[in-house]
Amino acid sequence: MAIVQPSVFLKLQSGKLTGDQVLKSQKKLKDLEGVFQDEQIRAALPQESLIYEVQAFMPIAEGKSGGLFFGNSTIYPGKIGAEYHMTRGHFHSNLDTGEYYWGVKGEGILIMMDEDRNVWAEEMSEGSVHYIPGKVAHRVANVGEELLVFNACWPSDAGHDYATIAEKGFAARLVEVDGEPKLVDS
Ligand code: PAN
Ligand code: ZN
Repeated sequence: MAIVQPSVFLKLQSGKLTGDQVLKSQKKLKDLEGVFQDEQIRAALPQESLIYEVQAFMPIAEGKSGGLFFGNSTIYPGKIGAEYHMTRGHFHSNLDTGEYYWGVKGEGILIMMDEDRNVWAEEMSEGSVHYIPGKVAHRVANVGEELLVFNACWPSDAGHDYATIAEKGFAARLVEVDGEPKLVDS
């Protein structure tokens, strides 16, 4: 019986995944139309600017139940007007599925919203652990001057519903007020 090497490694310092099966995607400013409050500013900034990247290890087909996916997200620092760089955010299509996020480096804020549009947020930093319950939309903003890196683990049948957030947004936005992040009604 052979003892083999794992096919994927997690670099603990950087949170990055390595291995042939790791998928990568990038979101540039041009991919984030309508995500930020000030669409005019977003449209006027250099469209090739990288805002965030995601790596994912998806060892079974997406949509199949019973499996788990593992990911890494890196959000570059910066703001669009007063609003921090952030992920699009989503509900899971299979609404009841939860997710874990954990902070690897940098300073972030995880913004969550339930189906009644109640919004709350948690500070993210190295080693912080965040349980995102089912039926809760989630997005992360980088509120620091450095890269924000976090890892995630979610069920293989979760799926991503981006349309609901694209249509209705979150009920609150994270903006800088007097140099501090503030969650304000949108
Ligand atoms: C994460 C997110 C990742 C990027 O892996 O997909 O941080 O955010 P958006 O998907 O909202 O662009 C996750 O929550 N997976 O379920
Ligand atoms: Zn998710």
